[in-house]
Amino acid sequence: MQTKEYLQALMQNIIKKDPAEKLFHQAASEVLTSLEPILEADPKYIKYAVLDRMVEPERVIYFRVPWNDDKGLTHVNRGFRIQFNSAIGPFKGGIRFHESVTLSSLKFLAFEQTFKNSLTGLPLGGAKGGSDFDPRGKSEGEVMRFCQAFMDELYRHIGERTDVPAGDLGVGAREIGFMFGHYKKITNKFVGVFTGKGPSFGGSLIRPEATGYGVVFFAEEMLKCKSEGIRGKTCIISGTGNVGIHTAEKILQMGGKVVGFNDYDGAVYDKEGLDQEKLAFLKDLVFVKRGSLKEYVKKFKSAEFHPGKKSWFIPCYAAFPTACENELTLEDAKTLVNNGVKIVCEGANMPCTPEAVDLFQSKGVLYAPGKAANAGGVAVSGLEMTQNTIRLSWTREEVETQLKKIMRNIHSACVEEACLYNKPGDYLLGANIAGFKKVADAMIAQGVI
Ligand code: 2IT
Repeated sequence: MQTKEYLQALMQNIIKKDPAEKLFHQAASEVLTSLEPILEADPKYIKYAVLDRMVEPERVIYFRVPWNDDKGLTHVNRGFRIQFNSAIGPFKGGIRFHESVTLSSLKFLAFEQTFKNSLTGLPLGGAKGGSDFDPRGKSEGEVMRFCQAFMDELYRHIGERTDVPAGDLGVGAREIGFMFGHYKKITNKFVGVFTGKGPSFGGSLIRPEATGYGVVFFAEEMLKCKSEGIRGKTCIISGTGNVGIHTAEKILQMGGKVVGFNDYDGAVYDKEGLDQEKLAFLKDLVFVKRGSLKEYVKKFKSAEFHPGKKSWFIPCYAAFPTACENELTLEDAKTLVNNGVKIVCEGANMPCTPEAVDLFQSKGVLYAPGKAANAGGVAVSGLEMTQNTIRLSWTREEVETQLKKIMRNIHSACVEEACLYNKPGDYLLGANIAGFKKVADAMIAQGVI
């Protein structure tokens, strides 16, 4: 069978088996399409049915999470852990608490995570987990009891050598603390079974900043290839979560100008750009007060608020989507291109729709997929695991230096693979092939398991 036909048949089979899993189809289709050249070049991958195996999770855990609210009323949510691939290391990936969480969304994220973790060069398999529980509007006590109920089941499936969860949307240091504490209580073990822990109980310095910082390091590497840099460039960000804020912080540190960002309520257009005072206000607003960006424009008169809008209408040189999947559509991409965007670097997982990506690539906009550009978060999680194993804590400088090195290596791997397959500048193809190769070769070496 020809490679193209093989890939088409595989994709059709995925759709036939789980017709409702649209997000997983989208992620799988993007990867399968770009792997065609490597499958053509080396017949062993089809011979050993590597891709047929790779699109099936090794294990899916699906459980009931009952918990009581502050009034004593009982609620039930769904809990999941998708252990997708452990060929190159223990399962690793975040936990997401958001009302949109389904089996399909977590399968897509765990699949992506497998390639991302491979790109880091660290021994990390791919996984993702979560719940349709929405922490917004819940009291601290409710969030804690939910985390404990979630852990009452998940604890038996994870371990520092088996599966090491971390945070994702709706899961930050507070939730990791509650889950780690409950795991410790149930198992009577103090081990590095989570990453993203508080620094006083084994968390790595720079882990909260790592994804955002890594995104900017990656963008800088891309621009370097064009003899350019972030310095002096106008940037916009979507999402003001952990990734968005730390992306803004690093852009600022590297001399760039952040003129736009948005949250659920709308977009801020601040032509004068962020400075240290505004960033400090933003961090307090988002991380401490959990407030709306409307407060930002009340305080800083240089800024306009655009209710219900995302940042994409704001003219910029560089755009950083850091919120969630499919947040940047073809229409948004057209607006960005018309406004002269030169680089789009994904801080979230799969934030650009396939049509948006096609447009960027066809118009010569530098485009980096999340699995390469946002791998800094899980990379520092890998470094946290190492620190836990050797029972030492590294300084901020040490961790940031290693993060920068890892992002440079990921960038080089993408560039090299894209060149090897005659698609220079195609970071999507480069990332998929580089990520695939390491996992696929490990699977073949380990036999049919
Ligand atoms: O999407 C991601 O890479 C994460 N949520 C981080 C995963 C991790 O294990 O640090």
